[in-house]
Amino acid sequence: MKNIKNYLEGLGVDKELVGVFGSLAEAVKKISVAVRTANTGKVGTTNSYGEEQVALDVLSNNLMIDELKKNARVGLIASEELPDEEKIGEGEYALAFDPLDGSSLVDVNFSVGTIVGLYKTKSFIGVKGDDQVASMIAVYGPRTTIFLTVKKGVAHFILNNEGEFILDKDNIQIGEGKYFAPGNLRACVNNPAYLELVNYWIKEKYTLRYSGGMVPDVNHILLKEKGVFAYPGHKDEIDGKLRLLFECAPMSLIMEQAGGASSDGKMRILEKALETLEQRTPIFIGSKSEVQRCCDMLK
Ligand code: AHM
Ligand code: MG
Repeated sequence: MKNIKNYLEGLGVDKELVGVFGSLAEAVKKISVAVRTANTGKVGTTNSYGEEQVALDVLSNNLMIDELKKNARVGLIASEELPDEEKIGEGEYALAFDPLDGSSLVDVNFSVGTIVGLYKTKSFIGVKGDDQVASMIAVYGPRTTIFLTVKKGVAHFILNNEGEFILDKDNIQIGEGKYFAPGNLRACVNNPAYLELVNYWIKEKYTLRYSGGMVPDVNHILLKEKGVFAYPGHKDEIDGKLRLLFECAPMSLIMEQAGGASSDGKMRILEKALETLEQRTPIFIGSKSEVQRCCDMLK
């Protein structure tokens, strides 16, 4: 039974990076407890619902930062919950994260996740997803799981009763298959090409697998080793909603490392240079031919 540390050491990863993943695993365990037990507020009024969600976002963010501050190898952080990047230490690793993606789904007990991109940089401005040295997603569902890559393939781990993330599957290989996760269907109203693409998926009898959380949706593709997730923009919101640094770049690294593809419709997500921390991008991610079909139909 291999845990994350054994797996990384087996790949010859240096002990500093192994240590950073140790801190991330600790943070994920704490966030998983928060997701299960922290007050999400009673669903009812929009206000209290909104406030409670914000509280859980902030709590997850604090749990992540507290763990990272204990690790001397971490220097810079950027978070979807912080206005700017922050130097928290002298270490060489720079981590960009969305501590609780899909937090509006917690009250209805849907799966949510954490997303992390790891770099060695003094600032995130100007970096490309290709500059990542590693990335990770964690899913908080019936089980707590982690997908990670250190650019030597992709591995999946499941948290056991003893608090260890045990290797479930490595060498994930994305093939081709008919699963679709159509984000931002509202875009069909003024993006007729997207409506046409969705109609194609329906007519060709694709199976719908869409949860409303990008992490579980991409996780589905990684574990079934096929399918596509789309989140296009449209006329009024040209870049859609999802963020390049905090969401799209880390997931794209994992997808490409698993033999899949990820594009904004014109170029690889991983080639896009970051201009602002909150920069958004359309994204089509999953099986190579499916991503290509999105690019062809939406160009
Ligand atoms: P968040 O970072 O505010 O949680 O938003 C990101 C989430 C993604 O997980 C998901 O794919 C997307 O928002 C869904 O957005 P919408 O429901 O607006 O289509
Ligand atoms: Mg998010």
